[in-house]
Amino acid sequence: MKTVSLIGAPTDVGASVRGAGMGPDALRVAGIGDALRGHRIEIIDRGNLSGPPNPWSSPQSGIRHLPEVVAWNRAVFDAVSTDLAMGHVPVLMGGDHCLAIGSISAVARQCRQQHKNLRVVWLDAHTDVNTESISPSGNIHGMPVAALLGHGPADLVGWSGERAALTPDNIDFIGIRSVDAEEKQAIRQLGLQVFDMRHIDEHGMRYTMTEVLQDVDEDTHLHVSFDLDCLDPMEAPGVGTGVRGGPTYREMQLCMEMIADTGRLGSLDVVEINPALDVRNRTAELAVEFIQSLFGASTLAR
Ligand code: B3U
Ligand code: MN
Ligand code: MN
Repeated sequence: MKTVSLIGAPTDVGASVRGAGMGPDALRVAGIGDALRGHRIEIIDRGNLSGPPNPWSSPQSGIRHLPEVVAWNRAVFDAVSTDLAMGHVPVLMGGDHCLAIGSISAVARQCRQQHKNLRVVWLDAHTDVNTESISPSGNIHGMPVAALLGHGPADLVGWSGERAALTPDNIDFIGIRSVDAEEKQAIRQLGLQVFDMRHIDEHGMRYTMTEVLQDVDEDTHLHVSFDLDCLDPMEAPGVGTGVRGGPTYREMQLCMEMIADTGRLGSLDVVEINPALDVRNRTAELAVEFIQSLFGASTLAR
């Protein structure tokens, strides 16, 4: 039986809007624990990590709240590392997307130690590949991918033991429809695989996910970084930076089911749920449904 550990990281230090810090409890209220227990998964809820409060200050040298983001990510890195070492599947409940720096760095280090191939599936409206020199906002939730690729302030890179936790061929982006002007250049220079909404419109989610998952094998560790703003805001209104034109409920279900079918899901981030902007906890409830599919729930299988 699989053991999943739920790790709460109640942050909004990386975000532009406050409220994502209530995400872990919104997921608990939406029944994340019981939903997974129903699928013969053992659940450990580690509670919430602690870290510094949000100073709500403006950017310094192009970046906001760097010391706070570093402190929270340290806690995430340690917690995720501990659970991976125990053979558990860590589910990081954010919080904002800056936390992916700590969680994916921990996963990358473990994959290197165990000679596993790491593949990251980044589900998001945004590519989050800004750095302090190009970000229009200074918000670190728009920068985690750059940091994981070894670009950004020294305090945010190198956590996995190598300068870059990821190389561009380790990560695929799905659902993208908002990329800043200089971020586009960075994507081109880095050679990142971005399956934007046009790709999904033209080829469908099934073909897109077949491409994304084609070289997943038994030595692969799949990490899913699920930013709830990937979904269309009509489905998931409780996010700080919603962008219309995202995947539908059905498309996202298929995406999750196809990932589940690989049997290689090893870790997950669920981030950017903002209960202060939500409607009756709908976004957290939706997240719980998708997470069930990701862990193998299907209509006909028992
Ligand atoms: N690209 C913009 C907006 C953004 C990125 N990630 C989120 N929003 N959630 C930025 O500020 O970097
Ligand atoms: Mn994001
Ligand atoms: Mn996003």
